[in-house]
Amino acid sequence: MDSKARSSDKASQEMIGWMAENNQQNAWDRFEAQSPQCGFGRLGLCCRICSMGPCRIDPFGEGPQAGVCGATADTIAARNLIRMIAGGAAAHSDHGRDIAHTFKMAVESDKSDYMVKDERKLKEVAARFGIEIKDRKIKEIGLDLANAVLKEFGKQEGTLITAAAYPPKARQEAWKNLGVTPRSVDREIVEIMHRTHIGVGSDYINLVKQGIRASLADGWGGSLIATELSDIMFGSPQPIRFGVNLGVLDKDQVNVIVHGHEPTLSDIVVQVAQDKELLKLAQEKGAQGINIAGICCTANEILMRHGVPVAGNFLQQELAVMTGVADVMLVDVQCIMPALGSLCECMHTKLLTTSPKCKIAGAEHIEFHEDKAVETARKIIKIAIENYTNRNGQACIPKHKERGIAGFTTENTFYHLGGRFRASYRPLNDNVINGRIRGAAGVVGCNNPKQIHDSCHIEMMKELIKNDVLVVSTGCGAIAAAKVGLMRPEAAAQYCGKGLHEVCETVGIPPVLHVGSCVDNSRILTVLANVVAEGGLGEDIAELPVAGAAPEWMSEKAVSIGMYFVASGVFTVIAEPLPVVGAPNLHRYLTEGIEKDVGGKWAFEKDPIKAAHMMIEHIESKRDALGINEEKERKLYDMEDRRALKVE
Ligand code: SF4
Ligand code: MSK
Repeated sequence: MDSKARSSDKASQEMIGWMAENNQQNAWDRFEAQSPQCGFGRLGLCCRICSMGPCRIDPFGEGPQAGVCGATADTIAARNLIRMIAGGAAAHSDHGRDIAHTFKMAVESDKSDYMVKDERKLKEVAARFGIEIKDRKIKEIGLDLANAVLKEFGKQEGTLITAAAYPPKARQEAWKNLGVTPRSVDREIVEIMHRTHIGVGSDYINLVKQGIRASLADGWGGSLIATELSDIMFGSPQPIRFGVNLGVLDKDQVNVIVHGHEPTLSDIVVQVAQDKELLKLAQEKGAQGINIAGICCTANEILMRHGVPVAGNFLQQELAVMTGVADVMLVDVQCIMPALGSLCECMHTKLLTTSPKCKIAGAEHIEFHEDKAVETARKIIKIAIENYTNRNGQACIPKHKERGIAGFTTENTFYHLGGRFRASYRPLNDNVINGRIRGAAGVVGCNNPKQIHDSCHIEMMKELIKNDVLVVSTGCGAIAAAKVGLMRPEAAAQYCGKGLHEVCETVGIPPVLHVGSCVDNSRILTVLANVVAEGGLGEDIAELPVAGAAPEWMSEKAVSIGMYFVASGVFTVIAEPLPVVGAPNLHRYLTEGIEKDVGGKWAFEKDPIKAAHMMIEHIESKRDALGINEEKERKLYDMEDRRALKVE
C-alpha cells in the first residue's frame, strides 16, 4: 500500500517503505490483515460477559434482539462502554497511585533518588487538601500530602477531596444533583465491574452514570494526582525547546528510546545519561555520546521537564526500532505494542521491560524498584552502550525533524498571556471576551491506523487556529502537531486568524500549546476551572466557549478522558464512533440527552474539518449565550448627550 495513504508524516512514510522493503510487518499491515473488522464489535452489539454467551444482537432487526439473559442492544453496548472506561480510568489512576507511592518514599527517606523539586507547588497542593503549611518542614507537609493522596484511591467514606478542591462550585453541584460525585478512585472502577456483571443492572442510563462517575474519578482524581505529584517531584515544567521526529535519532550516538507513560524511571535515566563515567564508556565503544529520545507519553513527561527529544508518537514505535540505531527500547506501561518483541528480535535492539505489570515476549525484564532507581538506570544505560557495538545491517534514519516549544502548564501558560507584570488569567479571559480568541479547544489522544497517521490531528488543529481558536494538546496529538511545526511561535503568523495571531505574537507563544502527557489532560481541566474562577465567562465549565476532540483515538484511556470532559461540561468530538452505534437509545443519549444531565455531550465525526466546524459552531453558541458576541456600538456623543452628562 502507498505509504502516503498510511501516514501524513514524511519520516514515517519513509520508514513504512523501508519496512516493506525488508519484509517487516507493522501496525498498518496487521490492520489490513484484520479487515474487514467484526461489525458486531464495531457497533457494540457483542457480549461475552458470561458463558451463556457469547451473544450478539442483529443490527438489522431480523435476528435476535436480546442475549440469552435478555440483555438488549442498549444494555450490552452500555456495559461494554463503561468497561472501557474502567480500563482507561484504571490505567491512568494506577499510574497516579505508583507516583504517589514513589512520592511517599521520597519524603519519608533521606536516601531516596527522588526529592521534592517544586516546594511552592507542594504547598499549593497541600493547602487544597487542607494540610497545615505554616512553619512546617517540607518533608512533614509532603508526608501528610502523600498519606492524604493515597487515601483518595481506596477510602470507603465520603467523596474525593480533589473533586471538591479543584472544580468550580457549579460543576460540583451538577454532579451532586446527578449523583455522580466520585467517592474514591478504586471504588468507582470496581463498581463498574460489579454493575456490568451478568444479572446486575440493565438500565443503560444508570450504567452510563457509573461510567461518568469513574471517569470523573480519573480526570479530577487519579490523573490529576499523577500530574500534581509529578510536578512536585520531578519539577513543574517551564516552556522549553525541543526536537521531534525520527530524525532526532543519531547514528553516531548510543540511542536509548524510552516508551510508555511513567516518568519515574525515565526521569532518572535522563540524569544518569549525563554521568561522565558512562559517557566515557560510550566513547570507548566508539560512540560520540548517549542520546535519550522518547516515544508516546513517557516522551512527553521528560520532554516537558528536560526538553528531551521526541522520536515519535504511537504509530512510530515500530518505525523507530526499524531505523537500526535504537540500542535499547526501554518500556514501562501502556501503549507498548506486543509486536515490538518479535521486531526487536529481528533487529539488534534490546527491548527492556521494567514494570512487573508489563512483561512482553521477546523482551528482557529488568525490574525497576524506586528505591534502586539510579542503580537500575545505570544498568540500563550500560546495556545500551554494550549493544551499540552489536549494530548490524544498514542504519536508516529519516532526516525529517522539527523544533518546537513545550512545557506549558496550568500555572505558567496563561500567566504568559499577561506578561510578567500582569500574571493572571485575566488577560486570557479578556482576550476571549473581546473576541481576539474565539475560544479554546483541547485536541488530544492517540493515533489509529483507521486514519491517515497524524493527518486528522493536524488538519483539525490548523482549521481551529485559522478560526482564532487556541488549541491545547497532549499525548500523541501534541507530538503530531510538533512534527509539522505547529509548536513553533512562528506558526501563528502562518496559520492563525488575525486575532489569535495578534495574541500569540504579543506573548511569544505558539498557537498549539503542548500541555503534556495523557494524565496531563487534567491540566486542561484545571485551566478551565481557573478560567471560570477568573470571572466574566460564566459560573461553570459548561458555559465556557470551549470544545474537546480526539481525532485519532484508539485506547480505553481516551474513552475515559472523553467521558470526563463531557461530564465536566465540554462538547467532545471523536472520529471513530464509540462502539454504541448499534444501540439506538444509548447512542442518542450520549450525543443528545446527556447534555441536560452534565452540560457536555459526545459527537462522532471522521472528517477533521467538519469536526473542527462542529467545535467552532459550539464555541460560537456558547459565546452567544454569554452575550460576548454582541457588537458593542461606538457611541458618538451629540450636544444633547453632553448636556445630560453635566453635573447639576
Ligand atoms: Fe449473553 Fe447476557 Fe451472558 Fe452477555 S450476559 S453473554 S448477553 S447471556
Ligand atoms: S500515548 S494513550 S497512544 S495519546 Fe499517552 Fe498516545 Fe494515546 Fe497512548
